[in-house]
Amino acid sequence: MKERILEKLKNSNDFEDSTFVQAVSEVLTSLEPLANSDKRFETYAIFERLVTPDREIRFKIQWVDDKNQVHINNGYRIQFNNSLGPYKGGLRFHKTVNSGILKFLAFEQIFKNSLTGLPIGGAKGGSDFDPKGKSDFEIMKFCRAFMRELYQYIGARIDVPAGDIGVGSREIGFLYGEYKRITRTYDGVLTGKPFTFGGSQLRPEATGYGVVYFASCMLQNEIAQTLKDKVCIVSGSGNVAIYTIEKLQQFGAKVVACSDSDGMIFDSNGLELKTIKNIKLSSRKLSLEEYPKEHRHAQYTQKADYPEFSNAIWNVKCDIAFACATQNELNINDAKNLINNGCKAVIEGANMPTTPDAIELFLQNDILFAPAKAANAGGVIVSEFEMSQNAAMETWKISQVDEKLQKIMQDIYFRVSKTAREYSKPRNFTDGANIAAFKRVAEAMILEGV
Ligand code: NDP
Ligand code: 2IT
Repeated sequence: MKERILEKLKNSNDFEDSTFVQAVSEVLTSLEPLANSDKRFETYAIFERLVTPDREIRFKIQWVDDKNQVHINNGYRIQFNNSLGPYKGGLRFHKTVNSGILKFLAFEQIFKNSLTGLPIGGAKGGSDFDPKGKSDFEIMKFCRAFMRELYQYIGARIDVPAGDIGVGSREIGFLYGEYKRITRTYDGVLTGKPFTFGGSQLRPEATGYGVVYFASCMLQNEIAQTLKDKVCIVSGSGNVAIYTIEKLQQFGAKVVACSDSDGMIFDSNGLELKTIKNIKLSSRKLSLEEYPKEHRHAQYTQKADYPEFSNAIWNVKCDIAFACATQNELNINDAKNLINNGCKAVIEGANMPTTPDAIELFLQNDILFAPAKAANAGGVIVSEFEMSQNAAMETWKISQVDEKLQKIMQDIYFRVSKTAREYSKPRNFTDGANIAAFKRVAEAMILEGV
């Protein structure tokens, strides 16, 4: 089945998008044992339909910078599958964005959203706009121009975007303001809004906290251990990484390293999160190079000073590694370094941060490996809570959101590990996640007809 579907993709433009093919290939490998288990999958062409997006929207964004220079960027929204509910997924603003990357992210989102058990479909969008070095006003002007094009395709019951790399509550606020001005409607068309006008408690923290809830549950149930006193490393220093570090520290773990796109910091005594937040959460993000100015024991390693074939942070000795920056940031060389240094578990906070050969090596070496679509679902879970709150004109308390988030992250772990035992090898959570997610989406696609 896998070869047949990939062959079809090969004959379409989609094959040029290597990250999309990588994501599809991983999922189809997991689903191979199911291919002949239900005749309806063939009758309804489920696999073919599942790898084809419902809609790929592309638009031109024109905006004017502070020096009155005109700029043009590409904007996208990939509405991949809405069998389980309205299209749902983030927006990424990063210079590397193209339709292939967004297609892989939207495809992964279908499965992640299915695992949550909530009524949400899969989508992703964004732009090749580079927010680095832009003023608040330039960010605002870009966001308004982006929404002038996007507004016609989205709606609270149609498609509900949120944040991702380069898009946090500031950008969502500007996007929402423009949507409201154009349409004169005040409904939950975006999630991750600032709390003052419809945002949910804990949405900024949700992905990172969820990652740690998943990790904690996995450690407890697989090897009867807790996070207390574990030495951890966390790649990235953005939204997901920061709140992963925060919750790890609350659970008594010691986080000794984190990174950004230019380098990484290491301190064997443990990092101070307050300084990282000051550096990275201000509106003009600075480099982690600033960190040792306040903490003399810390060492900064610049990316340029490290060999190209591996990533410095994965050479730091640790018990548990959290990959929270971006796709394909942990390759086979990094996996070997982690294993040689005694790492026992790897958790994906970013989307598809681990290359397929690195995942294979972890499984062969009995390293506990938590795949993104299970471990980082906390963000979209609290996004769905925000949709519920907006629809009911309610505001939930922090404790209520946190309790529900923990419950769903635990449910995901148990479903994924049970499915792995039933269909694959115990502890192959990648197969467990893909299969459990697929079954729910496939059933909906069949029942809704072609
Ligand atoms: P942010 O923009 O807040 O942070 C991204 C971090 O990753 C920054 O530290 C950035 O470095 C680093 N980074 C980005 N691109 C690269 C690159 N090409 N090479 C090396 N480092 C890079 O994004 P998020 O924290 O929101 O997202 C991180 C990951 O988590 C992404 O894969 C995203 O898809 C995923 N995710 C996000 C969710 C959310 O709710 N935000 C939910 C689930 C998953 P620098 O500071 O130098 O730019
Ligand atoms: O990858 C992701 O799950 C996100 N960027 C969050 C999506 C959302 O709709 O909250």
